Amino acid sequence: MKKLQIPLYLIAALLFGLKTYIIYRFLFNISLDNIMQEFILFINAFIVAFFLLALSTLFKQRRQIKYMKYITLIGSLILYFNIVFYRNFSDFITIPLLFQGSNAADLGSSILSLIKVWDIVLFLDVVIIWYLAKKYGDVLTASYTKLHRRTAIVLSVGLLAFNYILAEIERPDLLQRTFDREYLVKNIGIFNYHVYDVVLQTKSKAQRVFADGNELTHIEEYLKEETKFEPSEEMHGVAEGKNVIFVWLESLQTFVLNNTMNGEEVTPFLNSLIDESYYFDNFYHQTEQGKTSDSEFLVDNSLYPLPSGAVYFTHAQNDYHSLPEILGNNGYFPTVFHANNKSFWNRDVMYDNLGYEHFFDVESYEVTEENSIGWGLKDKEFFEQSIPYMQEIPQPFYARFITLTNHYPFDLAPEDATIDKYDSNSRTLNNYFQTVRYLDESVEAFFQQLKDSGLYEDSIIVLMGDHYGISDFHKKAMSTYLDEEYTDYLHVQLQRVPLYIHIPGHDGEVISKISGQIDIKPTLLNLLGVDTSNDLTFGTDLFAEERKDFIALRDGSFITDEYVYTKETCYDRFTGEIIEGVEDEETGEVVNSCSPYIEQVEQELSYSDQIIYGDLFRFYDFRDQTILSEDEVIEVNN
Ligand code: GP9
Ligand code: MN
Repeated sequence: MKKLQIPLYLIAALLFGLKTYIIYRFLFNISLDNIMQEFILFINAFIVAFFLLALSTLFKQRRQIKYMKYITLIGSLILYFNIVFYRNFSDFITIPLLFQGSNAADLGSSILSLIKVWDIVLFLDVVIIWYLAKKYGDVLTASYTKLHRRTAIVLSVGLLAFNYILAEIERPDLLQRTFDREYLVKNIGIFNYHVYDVVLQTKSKAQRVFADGNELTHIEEYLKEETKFEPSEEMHGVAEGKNVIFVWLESLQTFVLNNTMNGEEVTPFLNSLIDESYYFDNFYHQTEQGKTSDSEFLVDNSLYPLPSGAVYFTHAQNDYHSLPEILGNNGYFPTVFHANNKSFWNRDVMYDNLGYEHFFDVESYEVTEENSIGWGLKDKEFFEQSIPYMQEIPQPFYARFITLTNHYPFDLAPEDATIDKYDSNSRTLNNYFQTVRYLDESVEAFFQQLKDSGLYEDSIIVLMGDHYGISDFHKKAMSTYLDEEYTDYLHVQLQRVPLYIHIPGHDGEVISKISGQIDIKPTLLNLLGVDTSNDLTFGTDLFAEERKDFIALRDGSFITDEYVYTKETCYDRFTGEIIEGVEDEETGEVVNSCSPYIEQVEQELSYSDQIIYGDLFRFYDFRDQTILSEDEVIEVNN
């Protein structure tokens, strides 16, 4: 027989790559929004296959065959397990999901219905490779020269790097912030995704192993003695037994409220709603890289999100003492409505852990080309389609509604625009006003639907901006619009987002004290009549007479009644003037009015991080308010 020239590892890479691509395209429901994404998905399948098989050239000829046989078999099994898992959960395997008791049981009982006879075809490449290896193994492999080996490895690593660069262009910060399992799979491929997942989970597990309950002693003291404030007695229980309808106003910042653009009011409905609500005009978002998910985390736990990465991804397995869990124990039905992939921000895993009973994700909505824009379902449609579900779920409920249309890049269909675009060098800011107006109208329509459906009377409605929409990348345009120089001080002040607590029957008032997302949990619990005295939170009831006197942002900046501190500079909160320091005669240090807070803010953020990194709440018995030892924790868990 004529000697074949193509080495087996290349044939195997082609076959395995092709199979992987076909699986990506036809067996998973991966949404591809543009040519670039299509391209990345395509090349990734082959690049990873080439890398895995090029490694075989490092082995001696005999071993090569063995390696290729088993790597393609194992690779195929990993793909296949994912397919089976996906058929049941519409998600890719992630370690926490796999070990979630309910999931494992669910998968166990339905496994037979998830396996199909024709799946055998998915192993065709393995059969061919095994056959070729057996029949022609000797001629299709060789002891490769150093040059050959080097070329194969360098090329494959180079291609992986190329893939990664494309992914980074398509989705900046992907590995740092994770975003979504589907994004990861479509940008770096399923095998790299699994490696990433294992590294991420191992890292948080390792931090956890070295933690013990003792660390909680100082933290408990800080939260229970140094920074504990009595919740408002007057507001205690005023909304007891009512539904909580909590609307996440995507990217909505306070600066557009009660403001005009080209002489036109930007948010007419939200402005009018101020008169009928408790409205907080000095309320700050405290999110970091986890954006919306960070704001959700703050609200439900009154803990700070992490300085980097999204806690929803990195610590979704921790013990929390969350708002949905507490409300669940008080007869509430905690649920979330959000027309996006459930795996975005790892929500499906985190919600389950936080105690949500149900997540109405994109699958619950009718999403068509006509009724979507940008990130998906338009907000007006989203609210409209949510109402029938709301009428069915058990009451009282604690329901979160996460809007989407007012999300970067703030695209809107021309027929939905009811205000002009702004005119500046920033397309983002120009568009923003239109989607903000759309959001305003969506919320107005939602209020009407709530009234029409009879849900309004039995509910309180909370509206909150989740984080900024206009980053400091748009300084120039912002400073033109605001007619103000864009300083670091202004930047902090622009981190204000609206917060409304609308209680039917209450006139409400504008409350100007400084406040933040960290304060929501104790506030809501108090309104709903739940005792919060045994809780450990960094926030304070927003209606309390006496409150902690600073709001910390995640980067260490903070705001007090009188000052704004950021980038090592202290400003007067009202004028924005810099407050110079004076040298302390004893220590020689330069101190100013912000100095006393700097350390405390750092301390507080670090305490919160310690709780999360060490999963410290597993050592805390919230009922008895005692710190448990390692042995007691094991006992409780058994
Ligand atoms: C995604 C939506 C937007 O589901 O919540 O997330 P963001 O980019 O704002 O964090
Ligand atoms: Mn958001």
